[in-house]
Amino acid sequence: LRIGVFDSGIGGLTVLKRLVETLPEGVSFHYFADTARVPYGSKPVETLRRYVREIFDLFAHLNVDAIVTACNTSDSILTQSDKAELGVPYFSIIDPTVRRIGESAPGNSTVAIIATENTVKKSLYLRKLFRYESFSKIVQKACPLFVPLIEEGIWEGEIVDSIVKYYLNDFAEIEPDFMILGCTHYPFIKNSIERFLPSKTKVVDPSEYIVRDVADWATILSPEPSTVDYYVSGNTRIFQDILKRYLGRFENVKGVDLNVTG
Ligand code: DGN
Repeated sequence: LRIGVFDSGIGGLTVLKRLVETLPEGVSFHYFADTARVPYGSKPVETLRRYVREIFDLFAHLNVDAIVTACNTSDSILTQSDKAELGVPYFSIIDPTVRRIGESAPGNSTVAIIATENTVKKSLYLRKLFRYESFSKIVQKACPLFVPLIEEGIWEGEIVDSIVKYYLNDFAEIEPDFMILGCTHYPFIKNSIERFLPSKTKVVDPSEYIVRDVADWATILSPEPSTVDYYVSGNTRIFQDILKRYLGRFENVKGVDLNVTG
């Protein structure tokens, strides 16, 4: 079984890590990080659709059996037909998160969503959650400084805390029951985020829910250990350093130029 996982950068590693831990062995993962073109957060939607179609071409070339979107921004800007044209199952990160929270939240719950500018603009979390009757208030906020910081390898300390405080100040009064980390990069700074939230707020990491969907779908026959191949559009050495630090392993990383592979 071959599964393609992609993100604009290192954020999707939070999904990949859980996938590797949760799925049984025998999967060949192909992780693509568009580090040459990160961030996706505030680029024009048509530019991003072109980028993502190039990533899908790479995955077609790699013969994957399914595509896992480890990027909320891409999930937000793709059209239904972009997804339908793929010819292999497409796993959304937003839909399973909405479903699980929508079905389990008690009435009168309040939700805060933090995400990139494009994800907030498309408002899929907010609009889809409001279809459930459980929510009395849903607010969202774009936090564009988080992704560059995290890509830079700065995941804790004073700078992180002061930027987190800058963005989360607004939420102090709302005291949300749920805080959705609507960008796969954000779990890297979850400790800092939790420090600035009231203790009653449950921090939701959507990687948990997308991974359950993939695990329900995947029936694995091979007893071989899973493997991961990494492809990056940017600097391979920087990416390798991040892998060592985040996953504790050294991995083989290939540089790819999407314009050529497509
Ligand atoms: N990690 C991505 C997301 O979940 O939206 C996008 C980050 C970015 O490129 N701004």
